[in-house]
Amino acid sequence: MGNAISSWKKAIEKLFGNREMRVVMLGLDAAGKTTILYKLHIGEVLSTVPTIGFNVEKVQYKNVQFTVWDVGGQEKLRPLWRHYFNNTDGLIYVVDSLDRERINRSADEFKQIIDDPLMRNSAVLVFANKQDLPNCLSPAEVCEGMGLLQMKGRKWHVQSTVATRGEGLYEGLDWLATTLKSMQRRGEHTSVKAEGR
Ligand SMILES: Nc1nc2c(ncn2[C@@H]2O[C@H](COP(=O)(O)OP(=O)(O)OP(=O)(O)O)[C@@H](O)[C@H]2O)c(=O)[nH]1
Ligand SMILES: [Mg+2]
Repeated sequence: MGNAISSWKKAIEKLFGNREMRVVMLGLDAAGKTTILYKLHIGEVLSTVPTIGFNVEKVQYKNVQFTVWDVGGQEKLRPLWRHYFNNTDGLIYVVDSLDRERINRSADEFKQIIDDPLMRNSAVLVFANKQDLPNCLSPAEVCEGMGLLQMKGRKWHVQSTVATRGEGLYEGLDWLATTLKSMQRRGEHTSVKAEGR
């Protein structure tokens, strides 16, 4: 009986599409990740301190429940990023569009993430953040700087954002939800499970 109920529940969820997706949010220190997480989670901008370790929150958007992991981006913390890759459906990579000096550094870190075997199926959403600041890189320049046009066989999207005002964040989630749902409907895998876990 329990089994029948659980398969019925699964069938209903499949039909009406309430799904859970695991998302990891990365990017260099001070890009705006924690600001984004709390703006999405509670609708407010909290004053942030650099993240040592991670924050994790659930964000419900339309009929998708995203579990969003926000991992500290300081240089000494970046080797830890890969410990968050297992079973990840979506990557949100946050770029500080004003930080022209570190766009190449950011692109190198990004490349290492998307080349990791555990991340090969994940949809990739890049937030070109801090678009409110004069003289920042445009979303097209961020796209070029991150080498997105050379990235073959991946689902990716660049979204212009101002995290402190919440601008662009839900547009980005909308793309992620639609893309992941359509990949899953076609029977494509959106995540990779590490062996032995
Ligand atoms: N002007 C402007 N400032 C922003 C924006 N988003 C974030 N900030 C500011 O950037 C600073 C760093 O933001 P955080 O969210 O702490 O950055 P983080 O990516 O979590 O940094 P780490 O935890 O060190 O990896 C804070 O002072 C934010 O208020 C934005 O869109 N525009
Ligand atoms: Mg942070």
